[in-house]
Amino acid sequence: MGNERFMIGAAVVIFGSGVFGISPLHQALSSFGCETMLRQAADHGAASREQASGLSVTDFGAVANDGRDDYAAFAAAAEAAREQKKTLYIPAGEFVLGRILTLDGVRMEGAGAKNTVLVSTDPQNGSIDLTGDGAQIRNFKHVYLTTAERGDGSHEKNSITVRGASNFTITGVHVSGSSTAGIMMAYGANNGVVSNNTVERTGADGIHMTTESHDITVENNTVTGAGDDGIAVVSYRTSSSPVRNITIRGNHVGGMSKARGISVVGGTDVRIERNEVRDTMMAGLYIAVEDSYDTMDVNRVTVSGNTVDHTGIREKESHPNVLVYASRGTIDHVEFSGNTITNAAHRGIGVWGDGDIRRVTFEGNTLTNSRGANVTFEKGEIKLRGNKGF
Ligand SMILES: [Ca+2]
Repeated sequence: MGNERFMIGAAVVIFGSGVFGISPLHQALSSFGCETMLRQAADHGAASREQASGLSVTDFGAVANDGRDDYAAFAAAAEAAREQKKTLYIPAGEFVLGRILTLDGVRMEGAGAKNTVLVSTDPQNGSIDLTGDGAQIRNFKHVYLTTAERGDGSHEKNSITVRGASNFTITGVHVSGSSTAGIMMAYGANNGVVSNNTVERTGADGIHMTTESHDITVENNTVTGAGDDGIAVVSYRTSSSPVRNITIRGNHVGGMSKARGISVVGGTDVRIERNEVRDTMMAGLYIAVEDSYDTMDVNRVTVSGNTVDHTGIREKESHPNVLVYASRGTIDHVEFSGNTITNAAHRGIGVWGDGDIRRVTFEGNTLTNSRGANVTFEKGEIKLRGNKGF
């Protein structure tokens, strides 16, 4: 999309900056009856005006493909974009960021994830941080030159960190490698959309929502080879409220990710719909309260229309494809409907743990080809309706 935008923009420059200007051009084209060309010129004009109203990092001294640090130029451009309320564009090419780049309510857009590459050179301080209201990032790739050990899990070495931002958008971004998480949303991040991104080879979770974040949609992303969970909702008891009102929909998760595929470890009002989870080391879908991490309770989670295929691979845990687990606290109102759960490495579905597990409903799910037990219900008020293979 970004590439198209820039190509259109380039075309408009030719039309708009020619000796005729738009009006004589219009007259000339009209005399030839070229209505289609006129319409295209009008469309191009709109795109041109949009981009002309923005700023480019190159106007602030960023230089593509020269191997030299562009952080100062990006920081100055982001500050100008914030003050002038303009979109910040990054052309095609490779740019180098030696420090954490903060976008305070700024919209920053590349020329496509295959064309615009941001390279972070400090493995401990390479995050792109979103703060304030209305920040957006689109259509670029972010890589780390080298990564560090996950260690303390600090956010400074995520690929992208949403620090309490409101009304944010992350779309068309390719995260390739990070010391900790790929896309981290924390400190009350809210009213955000994370869509159509590719996240691979992260040190910690691929996409993670925690510390009071709420009202977020995570949709149509691909997460592979995560160093921990693919997509995770985690609420700690040290927070004042749980992570809540989260939709996780239409994502592809797996590629030998090291822990769970999609997890809710403390959280309220979470919808997990139409995702495909394949080839994860621990459970493909994991709904839990964990004493070891001191997490909050789970309440009102719906899990519908997902495919979970060949997960729980690692022998140590031998997780089922789908696991509901409480080592303390309470899990209540969890509903699984219309899911396809297949090719389990060790077992199909499990509900267990020392905590208080209440209403868990399974309706219209299909379970096939489990190694080991199809279902293991040790706890909970389990309701079963119209499932196959249980
Ligand atoms: Ca440069």
